[in-house]
Amino acid sequence: TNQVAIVTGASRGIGKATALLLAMQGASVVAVSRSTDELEELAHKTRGLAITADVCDEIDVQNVVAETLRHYGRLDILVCNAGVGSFSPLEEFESAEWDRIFDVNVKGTFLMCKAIVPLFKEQRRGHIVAIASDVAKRTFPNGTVYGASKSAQDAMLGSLRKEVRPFGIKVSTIYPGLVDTYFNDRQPGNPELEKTHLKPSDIAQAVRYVLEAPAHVVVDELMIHPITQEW
Ligand code: NJP
Repeated sequence: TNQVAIVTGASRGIGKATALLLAMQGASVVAVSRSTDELEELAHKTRGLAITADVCDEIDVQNVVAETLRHYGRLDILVCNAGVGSFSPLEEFESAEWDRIFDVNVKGTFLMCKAIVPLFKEQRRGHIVAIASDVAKRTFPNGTVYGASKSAQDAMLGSLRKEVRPFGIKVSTIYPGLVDTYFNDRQPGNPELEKTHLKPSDIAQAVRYVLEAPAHVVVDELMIHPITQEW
């Protein structure tokens, strides 16, 4: 298709896999994150656009939308994927770490949606796909701050879904379990994780699935996790 998609957090992990898959499906992909070199390399592969931006910065975010429209003249899809996390007992968290995690996961999602929803409402069309987390639906030790941020993101998207549905706008939330990425400063590719973790491309396929739903169908929520993972 000739659809234009913004993918945040596209420099690596789930966002990168999603950008590559959507480009392969024929979309024009705008890759967004803070790492210019990685984005340029990706944009070369996807023949798309790379825009360096911090999703916590409202000016950066507005620039992403403006640049996309200047370059392609349209915008159809937002994949809200940029996210961070770290895991410790509650009392060991610095309050600055709370701020960092909430800034990216909650405010970043808020700012991206805020910048795009007016356009989607005006064109009475558009699809927001957010990468939330299965921990938004459960709890686990050391996950207090990350879980709180992902639950906040989830609650925001649930309300937004109801606000924009009358305008024909779709909001799909994907809840992954463990995925083998760079998340939490890890290095992906350890063969031992093959049985316990999904691959970024598994989540990219889930994004493709929700985007390919016919016009009269919306996938509100999609939970996806490794078969070995209890939830
Ligand atoms: O992580 P990683 P994932 N502004 O670290 C970007 C959720 N999730 O792919 O800015 C803009 O490989 C960062 O780019 P850069 C998770 O909560 C994961 O696993 O260049 N971009 C990079 O491209 C998150 O929402 C698991 O550093 C910012 C990307 O985000 C999503 O999946 C399980 C940014 C992170 O890539 C993708 O994470 C689950 C900012 N301020 C949910 N800060 C899992 N991996 O197990 C970061 O349930 N980025």
